Amino acid sequence: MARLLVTGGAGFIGSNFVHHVLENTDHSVTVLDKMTYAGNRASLDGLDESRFELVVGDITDAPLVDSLFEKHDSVVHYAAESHNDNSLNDPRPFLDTNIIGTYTLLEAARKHDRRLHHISTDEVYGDLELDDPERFTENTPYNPSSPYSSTKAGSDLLVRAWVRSFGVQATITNCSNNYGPYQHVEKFIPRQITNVLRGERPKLYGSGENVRDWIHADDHSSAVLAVLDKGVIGETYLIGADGEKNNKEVVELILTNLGQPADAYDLVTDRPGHDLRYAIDSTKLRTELGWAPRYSDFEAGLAATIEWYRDNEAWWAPSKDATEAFYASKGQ
Ligand code: NAD
Ligand code: TDX
Repeated sequence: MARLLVTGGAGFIGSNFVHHVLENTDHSVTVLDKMTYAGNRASLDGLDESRFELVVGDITDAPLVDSLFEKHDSVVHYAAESHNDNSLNDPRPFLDTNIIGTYTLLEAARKHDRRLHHISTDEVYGDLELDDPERFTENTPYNPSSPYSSTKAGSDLLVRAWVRSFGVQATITNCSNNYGPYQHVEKFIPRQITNVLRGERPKLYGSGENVRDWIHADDHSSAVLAVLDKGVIGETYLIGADGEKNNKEVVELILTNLGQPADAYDLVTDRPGHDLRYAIDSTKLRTELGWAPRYSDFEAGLAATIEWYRDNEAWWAPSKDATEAFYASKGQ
């Protein structure tokens, strides 16, 4: 049994991880979360209070971070500004949280000699051509495109430097696009599901041909636990579930599932610098740590996610109007 500190645990992937840990291990969990627009207490409802605590605070607050590291065995670092479109609108919070926040955690890990696992993204590798047979591996050079992905790349490099220069016990995972319950309605899949549920049309950027490599958030969680358990200090592991789909295909599946014509969507203004395709080769994680995803059927996982949004309107409705007002101001 370990005492885990989970930063960003009130966000989408962090809250899925907290549920996964409490259901599948005997670890206890403290969440450190600033509760930005992306944090939601309701995502942590129903947890076993004897093994779970929420601390509201900022990962750039060094004295707070220091006191929490002292009381925990390992730290899993999810906290971030995570949305590309927001980073194109106002990059500053991305530098503060993703760069200075990660630096603050690394300094605390160094001081208290604690295990740190850093959560990152495949976007640090830039993008691939649609017809490129290659996928990203742990050896692909970094080439980020957006303010968001460049701050995630910077945070990864800080982690590597603190391992090498100061002997910090850290690992890194870079995961592909996640879907599942508790994802903010600003993101692609929840935005389109909730649009259709509200009688609005899905909005596809540009031609809709951009490809993302989808993985269920619960599979991301099991992979992170595998790395915490068996990962080699200083190593990077890519997480993916062979889920490549173009955006148009995903929207067509959502529309069909909800009883609408498959072409009842709008093409809208493209995202500036829009990455074309992401694709992950997760051979290292599968062969060295014996991990495998549970959700191998994307269509079934998507259907369960649609069901979750249909059943949990009270969770997403408070964010929907402000999110759509932001997109409308960008012609999206
Ligand atoms: P999210 O935006 O849903 O959640 C982020 C959480 O971090 C929120 O609860 C927010 O309140 C908290 N937070 C933000 N700034 C903070 C600060 N300064 N101090 C403390 N807490 C703060 O993000 P997500 O989609 O769950 O992503 C989580 C992590 O996973 C991020 O590091 C992201 O880069 C990475 N990731 C995401 C995806 C994806 O598909 N969403 C894929 C790969 C990697
Ligand atoms: O309304 C939309 N229409 C649309 O076509 C939105 C919101 C998005 N898109 C497109 C852009 C992308 O090609 O859908 C794709 C997915 O978009 P996002 O959900 O914004 O995700 P992405 O930019 O791919 O980044 C996500 O995966 C990697 C997460 O937000 C990041 O945090 C993670 O690092």
